[in-house]
Amino acid sequence: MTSSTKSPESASAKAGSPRTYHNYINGKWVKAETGETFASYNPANLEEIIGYFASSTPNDVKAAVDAAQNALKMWRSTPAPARADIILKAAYLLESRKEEIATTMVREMGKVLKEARGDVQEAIDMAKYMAGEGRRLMGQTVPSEMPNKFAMAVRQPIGVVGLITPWNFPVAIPSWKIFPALVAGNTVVFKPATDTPLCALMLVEVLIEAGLPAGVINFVTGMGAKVGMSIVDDPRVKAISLTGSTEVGRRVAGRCGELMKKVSCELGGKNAICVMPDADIELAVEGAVWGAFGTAGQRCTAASRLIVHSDVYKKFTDAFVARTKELKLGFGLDQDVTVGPVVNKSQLESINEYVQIGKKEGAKLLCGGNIVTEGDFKKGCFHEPTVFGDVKPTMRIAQEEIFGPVTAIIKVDSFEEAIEVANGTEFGLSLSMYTRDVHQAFKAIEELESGIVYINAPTIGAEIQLPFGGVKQTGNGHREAGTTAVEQFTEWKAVYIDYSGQLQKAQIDNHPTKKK
Ligand code: UN1
Repeated sequence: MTSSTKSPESASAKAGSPRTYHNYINGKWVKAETGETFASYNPANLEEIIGYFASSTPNDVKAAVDAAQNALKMWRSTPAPARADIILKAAYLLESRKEEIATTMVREMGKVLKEARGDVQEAIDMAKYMAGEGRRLMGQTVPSEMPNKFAMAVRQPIGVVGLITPWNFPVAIPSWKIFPALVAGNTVVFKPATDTPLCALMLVEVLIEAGLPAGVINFVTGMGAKVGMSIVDDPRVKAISLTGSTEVGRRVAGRCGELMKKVSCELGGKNAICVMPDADIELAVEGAVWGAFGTAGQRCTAASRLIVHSDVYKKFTDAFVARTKELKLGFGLDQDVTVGPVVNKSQLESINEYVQIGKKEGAKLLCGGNIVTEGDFKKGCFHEPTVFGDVKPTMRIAQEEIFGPVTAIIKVDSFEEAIEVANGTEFGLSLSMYTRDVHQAFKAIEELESGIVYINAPTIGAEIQLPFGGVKQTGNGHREAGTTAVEQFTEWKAVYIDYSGQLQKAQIDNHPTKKK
């Protein structure tokens, strides 16, 4: 790492005190025009400030879009394999900084170290996969209906794209957007979540060190309403890719609709694991614990509903609650900790509000249910892993995304009822079925209404070589990763080359009117 690629320390930073980090615009680290900053905190100990970041204004966004627009011509005319070489270098640099970035991630958003390493690994996988895409970017060639005429469609970059990303996968999710956008020849304005600007900044540093030219990626931090919406509103930004809450998604997609701007939204989920009587119950319990409480339940794919057949309800529930009680809450860098804090105070409160709602609705609290305030825990945002039993499918805790360590067990009496309950929410990201019956497994694959289906595995853990995204209110139909990754970042251009030397009229000359 050369010193020029790293974000410079602010002149005022003293040893040991938190650093101030800047935006990255047109190849330079620059302060927000007002010089104002906001802080990023360690959710395990809110007294620890991770760093100060630029509180950007619409003018800062304008400067970022200016830079992206100016770099566009050069970048889109750089051959795709050369663009991809930079992404491959980024993969190797991410590998060499994996531990450092993962450790920062634990401090900045709370997930435990093993999972933070997985988050960085997902970005490495994506970088390697997208580097190969530089030598594909597949188009189409098809026969023409005319002689001596050639027909094909090629992918073209869209232009400047705005990428707005969440805090729960602070490196992986930006990588799903940034790498395909860049390989396809777009330039980028990147706005990360205010809870995880340092993780995002490290990803930008990696791209700079990998040799990305000035202006190709521009990094602007700050509040969503101001920074995010300024990116959306700028007419030079031709596409927006957002992962976030349904509420923000609706606002952004609505505005993009008015502006006729391409937009892809990856939003909420209310994922479920179904457990049938013939399933390996121990395996299902293990999967459910991981699916419900991995990343403290803060995944779009988290298993926040467990739909269990009445024949095995008691066996499953007893084992699941016992396993949940064994989870160890704490600081994600401590080796034996299995569940970290949630990301911030307002998330903590919103999660606990859902616990109160669940109790009021008449669900049975089987374990957990509290914000933890003993000892050092009170400095952070810790919520006990919480299980509700006897949950009715219509209760709010079974319908709304909680985004925390809370799951709801729902009893059903048949396979058909399990499918109906699983499908009975407005979301459709990830659904899972535990069964050893091959007929039921395939029936579930067919009937579950979600973008991702798992058989005998929990709802979390998607790999980057398949499409990621959901149906219904989970998004607006786009998919990230896999061979679909470049779809949202390319336009199709259909090309016809007539080498017949004469005017050939399609649909007409080859269908001459028959003489009577
Ligand atoms: C998310 O929850 O927003 O499938 C992304 C998974 C991870 C990605 C989750 N690979 O759980």
